[in-house]
Parts: sequence; structure tokens; C-alpha cells
Amino acid sequence: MLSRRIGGAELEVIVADITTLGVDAIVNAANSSLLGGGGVDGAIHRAAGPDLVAECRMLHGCKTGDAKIAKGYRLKAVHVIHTVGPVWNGGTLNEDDLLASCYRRSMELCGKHELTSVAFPAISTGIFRFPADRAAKIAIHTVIDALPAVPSVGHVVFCCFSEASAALHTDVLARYSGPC
Ligand code: AR6
Repeated sequence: MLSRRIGGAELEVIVADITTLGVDAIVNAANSSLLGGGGVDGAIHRAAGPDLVAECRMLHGCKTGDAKIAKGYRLKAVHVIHTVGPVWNGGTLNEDDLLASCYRRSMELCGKHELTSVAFPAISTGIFRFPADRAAKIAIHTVIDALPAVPSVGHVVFCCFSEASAALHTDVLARYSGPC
């Protein structure tokens, strides 16, 4: 729906099923067990096949705000970066910072593994009930802030699952007026 070049990278907002994307890494909105669940997590595990959960067992879970990388198996994506977003609790439990940390840590893993393209779902905005407009601002601004430290990444996709979610992300990306 919108594409903008910022900091040497193309940032794009689309409506799609993230499991269909042929990028270096798709990000999974997982839970701390990393052993699967509903929403995008369930869809990614179904599409990747049972080898993904087998690798995830070796990762020994993941804390809220952190991220861990695994292979993509049957997915078109080469890697899956699992991150654990916060459950929304009215904003009283540091949810904004924890959500930003999910995007930051995922970008750090992209840099560490020299990945060139990554796609994010709208982390925490489904089953974890984080307000979608607030989450879209955190997603876009945190990724833009992370770009200078991750020069390998030339393409970032914000993969929304509804037109409403894409409209929120598009609005934030279009309004961004910081350094390009
Ligand atoms: N492609 C892209 N986005 C999707 C897809 C898909 N195939 N499916 C759902 N979404 P959610 P959370 C969107 O609930 O809120 C799981 O049980 C969805 O519309 O998947 O972080 C985990 O194991 C929403 O915008 O993740 C955790 O327990 C966004 O992805 C818990 O849910 C995130 O929704 C995590 O909850």
C-alpha cells in the first residue's frame, strides 16, 4: 500500500499472509515457550512444518521483548525470527518499551546474520490485545531508528493482515519526517 526509502532501506506496508513471503526472514509473534500457538504463530508453524518446532525446542524459550532465530524449513522465507510481544495491560507494565524491544532485537538479529530483507507482522495486536494504532507507531519508528546499525537490511516489510492495520501503518510511515 505504501513504499518509502529511508536510511538506505525500502520500507513497505502490504496486506498479505506473512507465510507466503520469500524474504530472508519473517518475524513470528510467538509466546515465551516458542512451541507454537494461535494467530500468526500457528500459521507459521503449519506452513514451516514440524522441523520448526523441533528446532524451537532447542532454543529454550524466549523472554518478552527478546528474539531468537531459527530456520524457515518449508517456508519460502529462509529464517524465522521468533519474538515475544507483551500482553496489553492498559499500559501499566512497560508494554510500549517491551514492544519496541521486539522490533529492535529482531533487527539486531538481522544484522548479526547479515540478512537483507525482513517482514514483520503487527506484533501483539491480535491475541495479546495491544492497541493497533499505538503499536503501528512503535513498529515503524523503532525499525527506522534501528536501520543505521543494520546496514545489511535493504528491505523491510510491514506485513499487515487487514486493510485497517495496513492503513494505520501507512499513515505512520507517510507522516514520518525524521532523517531519510
Ligand atoms: N500473516 C500476517 N499477519 C497475521 C497472520 C498471517 N498469517 N495471522 C495473523 N496475523 P497474533 P499476538 C496478524 O494474535 O497478538 C499466539 O497464540 C493478526 O491479525 O498472531 O502477538 C502466540 O503463540 C495481528 O494483527 O499475535 C502468542 O501466544 C498480528 O498478526 C500470542 O498469539 C498479531 O496477532 C501472540 O499474540
